[in-house]
Amino acid sequence: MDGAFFQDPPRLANTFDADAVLRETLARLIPEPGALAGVWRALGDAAAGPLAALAREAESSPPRHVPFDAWGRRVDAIEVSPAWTALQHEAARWGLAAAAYEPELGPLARVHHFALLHLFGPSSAIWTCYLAMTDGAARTLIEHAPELARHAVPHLTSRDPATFWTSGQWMTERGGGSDVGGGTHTVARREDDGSWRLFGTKWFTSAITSEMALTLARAEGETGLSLFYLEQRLADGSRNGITIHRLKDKLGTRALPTAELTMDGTRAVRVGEPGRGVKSITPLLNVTRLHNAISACGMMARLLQLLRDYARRRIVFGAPLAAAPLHRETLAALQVEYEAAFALTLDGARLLGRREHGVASDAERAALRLLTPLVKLLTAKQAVALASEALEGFGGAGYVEDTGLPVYLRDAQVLPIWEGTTNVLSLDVRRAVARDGVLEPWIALSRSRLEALVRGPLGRIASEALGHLAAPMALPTDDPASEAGARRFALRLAALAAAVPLCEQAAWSLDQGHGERSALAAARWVRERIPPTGESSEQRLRESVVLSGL
Ligand code: MFK
Repeated sequence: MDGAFFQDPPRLANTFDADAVLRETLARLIPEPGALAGVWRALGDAAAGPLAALAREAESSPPRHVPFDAWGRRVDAIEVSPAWTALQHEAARWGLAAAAYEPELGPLARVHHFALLHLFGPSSAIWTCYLAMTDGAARTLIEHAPELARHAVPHLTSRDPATFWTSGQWMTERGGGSDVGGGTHTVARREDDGSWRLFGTKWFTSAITSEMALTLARAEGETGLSLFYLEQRLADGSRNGITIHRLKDKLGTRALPTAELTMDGTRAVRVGEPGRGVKSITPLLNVTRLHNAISACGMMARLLQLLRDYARRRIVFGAPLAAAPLHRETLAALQVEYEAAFALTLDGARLLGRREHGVASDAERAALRLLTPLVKLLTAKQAVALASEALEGFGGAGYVEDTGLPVYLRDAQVLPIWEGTTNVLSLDVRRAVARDGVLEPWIALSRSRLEALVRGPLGRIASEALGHLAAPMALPTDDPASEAGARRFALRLAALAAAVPLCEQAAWSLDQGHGERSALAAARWVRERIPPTGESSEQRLRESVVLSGL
């Protein structure tokens, strides 16, 4: 009979309760959560229900650019769906920017904040992009422009949707996004009254409905770029000299409005040291890179939750898919990736919180500088690979749009691209190691954390990780051979950096009676996922010329 066989779709339940990795990590890092546990659980409930519904709705009603009104006036309106606006209101109400800046938790604020982002992200249609840049802008203003911070940060960190502002980060120009120093042609002109006006075109401006943005421009008569703050509308509500040309037609992040625009006399305020704009904007870059990582983790957690639910429902060869050893092994491998990604990302968030509250040691500050690009580059690659494997785990359904599954792969693909590609971040790691001397303090810190585990139940694994840490590393320098090896070097460091909190978590979870899952993940990670030191960089450089054909 036609229609007698149907596949049962995967269903979401509370995403906090479903995520043992999240719950155990939070229990270790915030041992006395008080009312927070209720907040996490409530957000897990919302993420499985109403927020997920809003995200689906926003995804199916992408934003629209309306250049002119009915009477021919240039308006450049960006129409977003009611669901997109509702997600913004939800983000404010849940304190998704505010939680990082509220004082109650002290240095642990970032751990709580990242738990919220982790839960919200996969049910937000990437609304989290706004949050990343808003958070980064708040941090940059706090560090570089106290007066502007007093004006804007209360909005950027508001829990009230009526007063909540978001921020864009307008960096990329038509010449490309990596070489910001060389590729930025926007000019800043000083008026007679000392104020600044900007002239130039920005090529990738995400979150274009934001109230404000931070951008880079070259002040006339000066060398080097400067950082500028602008608001998109003037006090009378008119546009601040900004013309929007069109919205990007992107592979993923389709609910997120990303524009091409020109500034023609846009009023702006200079932030930070003149000519040091790239340096001044790095607090923003570093915050958004950690957001990128938690976004990757959220997606991995969501796909694993769906895969598990589906495996219990799906009958193949007369038995639930969950009973198939090869399918279980496939999910086990994905779980290891997720556990490592989450441990590493939360380690970054923990260090960020310590730095922001002025309690990080010099070694921890160095570790954070190194960890930030490492966390971003590793987790982004993991998310793409995991999303691809996860879709395969749903069979043909994973390739069909109205199952709501392909969107994960399309969205994952942006994670290694925006906020610095894998190669640009590898070069950032190389720069931080070669110029800022961050490797030795990080190694010392990591060694002492692993040594503290050697006598415990994780002793053997921690010792193996220590062995990897002690293996000789070809230190990056400024020569081309070192550049050719930069990605391998960064990926190896990232894997090692994940092993440290993964082992700590595993020891804690065993000790607290949470079972061996976390320990097995740590063991597999250390044994199977830390790349070897490999051949010399000179050899790679020579080979890559031949193999690339370039
Ligand atoms: C869901 C999550 C969503 C996430 C948000 C998505 C938003 C999407 C919007 C975008 O994609 S915006 C575009 C993102 N673009 C990038 O991420 C730019 C990629 N390029 C880089 O990261 C380059 O490394 C960079 C432009 C930062 C630097 O290149 P340069 O021009 O060669 O600068 P240089 O001379 O190396 O560095 C200038 C100074 O900054 C140096 O300090 P000193 O002058 O004191 O020596 C560097 O050490 C310092 N620096 C650079 N990167 C740093 C840093 N300091 C701290 N942290 C860093 N990351």
